[in-house]
Amino acid sequence: MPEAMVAARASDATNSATTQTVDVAVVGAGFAGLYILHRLRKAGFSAVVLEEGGDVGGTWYWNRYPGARCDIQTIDYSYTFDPELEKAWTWSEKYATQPEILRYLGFVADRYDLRRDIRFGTKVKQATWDEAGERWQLATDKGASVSCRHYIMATGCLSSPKPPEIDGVKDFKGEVYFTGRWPHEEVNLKGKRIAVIGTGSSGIQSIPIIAEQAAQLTVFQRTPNFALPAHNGTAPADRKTMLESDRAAYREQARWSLAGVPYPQQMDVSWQLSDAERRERFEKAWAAGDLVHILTQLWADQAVDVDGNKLVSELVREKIRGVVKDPDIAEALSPHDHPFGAKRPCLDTNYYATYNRPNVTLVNLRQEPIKAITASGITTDKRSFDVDVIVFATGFDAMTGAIMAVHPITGRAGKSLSSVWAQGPQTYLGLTVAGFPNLFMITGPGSPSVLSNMAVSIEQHADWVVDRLVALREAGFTTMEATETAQTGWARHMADCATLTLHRLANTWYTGANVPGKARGVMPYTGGVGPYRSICNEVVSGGMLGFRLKGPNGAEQCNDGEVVRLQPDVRLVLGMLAQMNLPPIETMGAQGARDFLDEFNKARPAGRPVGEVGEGMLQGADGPLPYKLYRPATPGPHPIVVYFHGGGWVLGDQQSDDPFCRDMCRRTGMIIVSVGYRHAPEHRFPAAAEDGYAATRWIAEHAAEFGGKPGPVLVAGWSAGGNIAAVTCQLARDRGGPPIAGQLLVCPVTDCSFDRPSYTENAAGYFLTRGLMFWFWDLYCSPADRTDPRVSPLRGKLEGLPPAYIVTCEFDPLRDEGIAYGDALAKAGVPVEQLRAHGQFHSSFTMVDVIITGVSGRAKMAEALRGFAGLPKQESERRAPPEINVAAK
Ligand code: N01
Repeated sequence: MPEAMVAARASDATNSATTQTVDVAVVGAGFAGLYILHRLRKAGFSAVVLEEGGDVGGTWYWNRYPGARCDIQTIDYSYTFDPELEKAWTWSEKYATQPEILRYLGFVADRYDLRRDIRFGTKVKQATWDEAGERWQLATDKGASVSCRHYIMATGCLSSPKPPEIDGVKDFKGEVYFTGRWPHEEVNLKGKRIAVIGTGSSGIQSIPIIAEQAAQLTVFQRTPNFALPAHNGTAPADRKTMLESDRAAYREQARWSLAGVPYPQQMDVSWQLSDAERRERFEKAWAAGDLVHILTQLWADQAVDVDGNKLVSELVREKIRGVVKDPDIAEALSPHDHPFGAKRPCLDTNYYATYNRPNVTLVNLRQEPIKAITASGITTDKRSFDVDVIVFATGFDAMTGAIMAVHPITGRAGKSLSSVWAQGPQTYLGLTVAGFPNLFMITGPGSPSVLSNMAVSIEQHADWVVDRLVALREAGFTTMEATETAQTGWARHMADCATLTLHRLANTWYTGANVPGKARGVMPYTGGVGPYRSICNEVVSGGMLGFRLKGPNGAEQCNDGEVVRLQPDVRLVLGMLAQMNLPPIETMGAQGARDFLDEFNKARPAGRPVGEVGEGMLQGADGPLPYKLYRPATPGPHPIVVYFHGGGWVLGDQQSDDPFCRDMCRRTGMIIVSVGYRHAPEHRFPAAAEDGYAATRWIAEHAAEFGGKPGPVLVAGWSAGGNIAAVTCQLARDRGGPPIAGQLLVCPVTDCSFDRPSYTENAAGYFLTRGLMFWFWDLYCSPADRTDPRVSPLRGKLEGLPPAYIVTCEFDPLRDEGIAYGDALAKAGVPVEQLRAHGQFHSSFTMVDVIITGVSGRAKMAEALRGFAGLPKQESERRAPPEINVAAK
């Protein structure tokens, strides 16, 4: 019998019985809970929503403090599931006030008649998985307990206010308010002496309004935040026109965007723009008054690179100095401890100007921490402030608080969610947890949630979950549970994504840093809304990858595995390449392939500036060869690295790895000379190898003319260039020099055997294919010559070679031969270090500023080169991951 029918019968009995039996119970009647209830009903499930508040609204029910508004434009911060609903409601402002948003949610509840299945004023006290019955049993503080097959936490991310953590709050004789639990009755602040503690979004929104009412306002600031003017008013015409001209396309674009608001991906990097161009973009963003605009549209490196970010941060600080008249107060209000955007910036109305008012005082808690709250006010370690009212705008136990701290949740084998999450939240897709069958979270930790337009993420999560419940029912399964493998894989993918952005560099509620004792780590998914959506879809198309489904009579389905093993940016690049549907490179002919590569390279961001870039000719094995030289900005002489580009001995030239050479030059502080060796098929084996050796010898002999340091040179190369670098070391050892201090081999070709597993596992789909490698080999080297150590250095003598740093990538056909070379060198007594980069593909490390997750690998390569050259370890930010001093609490 369908559960809905069971439930219908059970509901009848609820009046007299003590248990309400439904298919699905949902906690929370905010944006998420309302939509899920609507979807569940339409799908024929019986459902109840349990809501602690007295009405619908969730966060908008509780956060009624003066000035509360949304910070995503309201035309975007709306439901999109029903075009009729969109027609029926018009927002009055660009950023709606809390009362208007609450009215909207009430309107939605009425329109779909949702209230009849919502139990208001009801708190879940406990949730326990009943193994035998395969149901969740919920104890409530009011009315019937609930038995449900599926349990959905639509509890929001910022709904569990955190305690103030300041001694003496109970002693205070005046009025106390929390922004996150503001009274429903009118609060009269007129003419009072008021303290506000906290300068996050809630503080920054409320402070200007409180200042207008108060006799005296004292703001206690521990950490300044970046804020930008909202420029509220009617919705901006350009966005409105975009929406109204094609509503469906606009909404669809939002669903596949990075932040859930349709903005294009910014491609220009900061160093390509002049100061004037950067300022123009910044001023435009400042005038737009739109968080997503300023966070994504300035330049491509603003959110992923410390240097690119510093440029924005300084422009915002300049704005603060321009508004706040007292320079000391302006400085105190200027954030220096975190990158712009790493902590959620705020949208304000007159926030900074408020500090020019005579009735407003800023207390910098970094200079005078609060000692205690007393009966009459607040005492810092320098002075006392008598106040009538204290407003705590001190934030929330975010993301996990509303799920974990609200009531005990006990899953399979009696395990509690709080014990499973003791070291930080573990989830699969941010939607489910291994060991907790049929439990779902909406915008939970591990989902894009708070880093996105919540309305878009909520609809996607709710649709995904309800669609899965329907599919489960249709297939006759009763439980669905994430596997440990899938969950561990998701944790790794989350960690990979977290290295992409700068969120990890700030003490914030995103990382749990705002709650003493809470486990630290970036909790929201930083990979973006669109990529996340495609991953969720892949889980389904992959046969519910990473889920165990069970049903009556032992029915079971489990397609175990990890949904994403590639680094997030590698996944994006490979996805884009797949969409281009290019013909295989080996079918283009050598010249066609060269032309294609030239075009392809033009689409990459330009390399970063170095001290000087020069060109010239050097002597190769059989005549002059071009080279390109990269010199650091620091005074010389510098050690020299002789570099060999990639391209399978057929493609590329001395400037085709330009961004990588620049990056190495900047990171190592050394001269890089990139050699234009001869190519096949015009010049077959051993031309490239002999040119490599001859060029190295020539450069070593002419080191002083390059401004190089006397003494040994270093060699480096990528792919076929790595092959040439390795061979050069062997030839230099055997032919009487030049002395080589170290070799950096990035994804090198080392052998002519093609039967190692990586050749099969990564034969296709990762740009460098097995077929392409065969083509390269055929053009360069006849089968009879292939075992010659000048092309298969793994087959040469390995003793007495310079120390090596060998980089291999997980998704590269050449992976295993690179590892084999490293292992063989070590066996031969050569000092060798290997970097086996997980989730990367053959081109990852040379696609500087495209594959951001390659930063830490490139930093390690640079450190290895410096080590070979006898230079000290670098303390600068060039090391990765870049460190920023995060102020201690
Ligand atoms: O909370 P917060 P919030 N002593 O954690 C300070 C969303 N939101 O409620 O940074 C002294 O940001 C704390 O200092 P520090 C939005 O996503 C949206 O303001 O920890 N100070 C900080 O200054 C937002 O990000 C809107 O050093 C203490 C402040 O209190 C999120 O909710 C509006 C302290 C807390 O800031 C949270 O914002 C409002 C102590 N013991 C909120 N403890 C919209 O516009 C904490 N602080 C949609």
